[in-house]
Amino acid sequence: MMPVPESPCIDDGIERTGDQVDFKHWSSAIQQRMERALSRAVPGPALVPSGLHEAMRYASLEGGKRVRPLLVFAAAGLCSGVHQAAEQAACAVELIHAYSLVHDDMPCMDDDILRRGKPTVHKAYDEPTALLVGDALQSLAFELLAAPGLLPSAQRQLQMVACLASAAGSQGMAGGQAIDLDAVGKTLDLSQLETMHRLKTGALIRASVRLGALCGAADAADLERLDHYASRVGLAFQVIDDVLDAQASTQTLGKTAGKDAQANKPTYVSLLGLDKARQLAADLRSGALASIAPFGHGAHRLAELANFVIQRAF
Ligand code: GRG
Repeated sequence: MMPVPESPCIDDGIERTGDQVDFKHWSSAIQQRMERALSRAVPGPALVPSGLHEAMRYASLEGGKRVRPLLVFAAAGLCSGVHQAAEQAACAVELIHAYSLVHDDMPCMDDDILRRGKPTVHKAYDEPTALLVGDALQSLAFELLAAPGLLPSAQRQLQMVACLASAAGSQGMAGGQAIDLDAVGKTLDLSQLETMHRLKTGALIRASVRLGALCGAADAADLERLDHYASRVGLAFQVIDDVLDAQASTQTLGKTAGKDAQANKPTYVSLLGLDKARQLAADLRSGALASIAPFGHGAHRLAELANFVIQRAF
């Protein structure tokens, strides 16, 4: 097992680091750092094709909780990860996430008009633009991760590229989305629902933690422990998403509430009811915390993120 750092070494954009900074300040500093990094990474309208670039920025900047980047930074902090690599990896995973939201909202999929409190990309622009925005954000993600010399070890960097590719592909997020689309109006049991979410939402959350760890000194045993943690957090994230979809308002969520029930989609709430769904999320959180217990205090940001995921209100 790697040596546990006394305090996270990642420069998170604020002077005091690590233990002296509470979760709120730490996460807010990372969110601001991400905004700057994404703004540098995504081309602006001064570059041709300006309409596409403007829409890419609309889809990826100023919005979202940045949960996946927070996981990248927390895992990189635990594993004494390389600063610049963690930032690039966090941007890459966030761009894949942004692309998935743009495509998910299109009329051929979930057909939604509101995302992150503003009109979805196909509404603010048009459908062909939304399609291209998703495509281009995905390509940009891999361009960032493949930047020459990002990590001292090219082999390690290649592992990162492969990790993100498989998480986004047919055996990850895109595969989960295919199962989701196919499930409309059908009855899924709990294990089928879990399989769908492990791919659709869980794969990218697992990749976020793994990418952070790969920026640093994690060995195979560390990676396995972190993967257990991430699987549980990923599922808890989805269970709470279902709870919020059933309970919270459109205004709080910044996206249309109650969509799943409306679309006759199976959810943790429709299968278990609200109380049992909440209990399942709490159990998953406990499992996630148990997986990282061997790291001791060095994993406190990951622990805080597990708490955040189930306590979130949107
Ligand atoms: C189109 C290939 C393709 C995949 C889409 C992830 C996904 C698959 C669709 C998103 C639809 C959705 C609401 C999924 C539930 C969980 C989820 C990923 C919610 C949105 O993520 P947050 O809450 O969003 O992290 P923010 O806006 O905070 O970034």
